[in-house]
Amino acid sequence: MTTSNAALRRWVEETAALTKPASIHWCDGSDGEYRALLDLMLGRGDLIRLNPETYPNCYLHRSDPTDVARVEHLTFVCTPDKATAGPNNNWLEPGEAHRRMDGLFAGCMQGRTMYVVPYCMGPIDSPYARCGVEITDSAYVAVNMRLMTRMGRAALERIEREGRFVRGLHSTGDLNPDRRFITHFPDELLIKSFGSGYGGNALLGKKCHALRIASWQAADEGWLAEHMLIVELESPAGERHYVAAAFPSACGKTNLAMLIPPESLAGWKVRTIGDDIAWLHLDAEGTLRAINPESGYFGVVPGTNPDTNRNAFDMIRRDTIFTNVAVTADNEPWWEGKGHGTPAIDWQGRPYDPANGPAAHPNSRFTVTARQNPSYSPMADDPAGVPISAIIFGGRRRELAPLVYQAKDWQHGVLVGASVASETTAAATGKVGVTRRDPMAMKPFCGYNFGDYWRHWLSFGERSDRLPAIFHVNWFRQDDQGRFLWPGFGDNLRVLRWIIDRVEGRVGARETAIGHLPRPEDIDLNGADVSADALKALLAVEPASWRTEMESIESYLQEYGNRLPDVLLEQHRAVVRALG
Ligand code: OXD
Ligand code: MN
Repeated sequence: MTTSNAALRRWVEETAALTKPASIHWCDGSDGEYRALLDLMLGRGDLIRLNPETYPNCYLHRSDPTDVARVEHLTFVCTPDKATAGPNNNWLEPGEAHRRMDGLFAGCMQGRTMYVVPYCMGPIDSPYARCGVEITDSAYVAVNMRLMTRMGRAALERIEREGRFVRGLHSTGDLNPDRRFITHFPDELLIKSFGSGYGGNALLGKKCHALRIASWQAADEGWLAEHMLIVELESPAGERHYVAAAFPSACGKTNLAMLIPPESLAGWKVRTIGDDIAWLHLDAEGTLRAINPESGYFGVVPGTNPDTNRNAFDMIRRDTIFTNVAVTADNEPWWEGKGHGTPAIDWQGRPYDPANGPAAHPNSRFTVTARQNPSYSPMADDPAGVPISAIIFGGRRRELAPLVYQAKDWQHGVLVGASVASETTAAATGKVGVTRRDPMAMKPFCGYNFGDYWRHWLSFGERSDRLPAIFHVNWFRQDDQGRFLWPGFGDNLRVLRWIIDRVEGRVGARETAIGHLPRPEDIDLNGADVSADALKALLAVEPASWRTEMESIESYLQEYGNRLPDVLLEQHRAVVRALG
């Protein structure tokens, strides 16, 4: 296979000349190709077949133990001017970055196959979708890209029709953490990633393209590329709403996108459009519409069980690639929080010994096509996307942030998004449980200066008077003993109901300095295990703590200097004034 697109042909030739692969394979995305790649990896021991009776067509991949998460400190945005990348990104001068990366790539594919992987982010016939090509020497990446994106012939045909695509060059190299770099060249629509085979570092369609490069394109072209799930909610009366929610990695986006209503809310239907990324465009009427650029899930496995996420639990019973889970004596995948079974072999392939830590890596993952999700919405394939009624921001915070509040308007909502803070998780290397600012849950993913990004968000307020309402939620509040105050999971629908009622103007609210909150009686607790005291604590706004929080937000925002839009400071001052 080759292509009529001269730029792509040239890039493949140049890359082959640099990296010197033994052979070149153009991926067509067929079932036969997928099976052949799996067989190849099975033969080499890169994949282990799991129990074919109970987990048919499921495989385990063990990554290098030093390569188990995104590496934010080794991820760079390479713009000619450092200020364009902003304080939110690591920066390298593009010439220097190319030299460093090309030095690493020189000869790195000797003896290996170079896979050319054309893919489309978004429904193949959507005007909002964008294509890319990843060149990689990893068969694991190629099969994951098949599950995660619309990969193969149809994407290549679209590239040949349109002529434009994002280029992503990837090699696992020797997996030496000292020679691991994930670099982005937004001006050139180019990604170069070396030395990691893991998730967001290596499946370049996901974080590198659909967030870092796409956020840059979106700023240029007037749309938004966001770290958001998209969920469809249908009331018992048949009213439908679509909600987009931005939470940091490993804070429950997949669970919310696949929520199963509690028994007391029978009659509600919840369906998934996407669990990680949303591309948002204003249509001709000024409605904000969203597509999910992905077609599969790369989800965190630990904690997945029939009570937390039955849809995901069922979805990963077949045709799934597991990465870094443990296995039981009868060769089933096992993870902490699975609810049954016992581990025999840990994620590193050693006999399980609790002294070595968790059996499954805390950031172990499943890769699976979205089609297998029992709650999959056919609207995920609609080229026009879905109209968004509400945008939700949220973080993982033991204290302070109430269960839910609504921003006063779009501008205030942008401040609420810019102020998101969350405790770090195992999705990235580094310390877990440290609270950090993670504006719009995009700290690791915004491809340019946050100051300019917030200005771009604010510009939507001038372009439409039909924008979604903006909310903030926190499912993770704890009491003094460290117990969660809110049950979460299916019960989160109680909060989503309030959000929809607000959007529809059906329910009032308590006006506070930080925004509009539900009155306790506005949250339907019928059948929920939440005491009146817990609800009171969940809906409290403590002025003294909020004054401290606002000080911390201000010093964070000031890091963006003259790039910081004045409007955000005005919004900030208004909240401080209202706190008294
Ligand atoms: C992810 C992440 O994999 O955010 O989605 O880390
Ligand atoms: Mn994510």
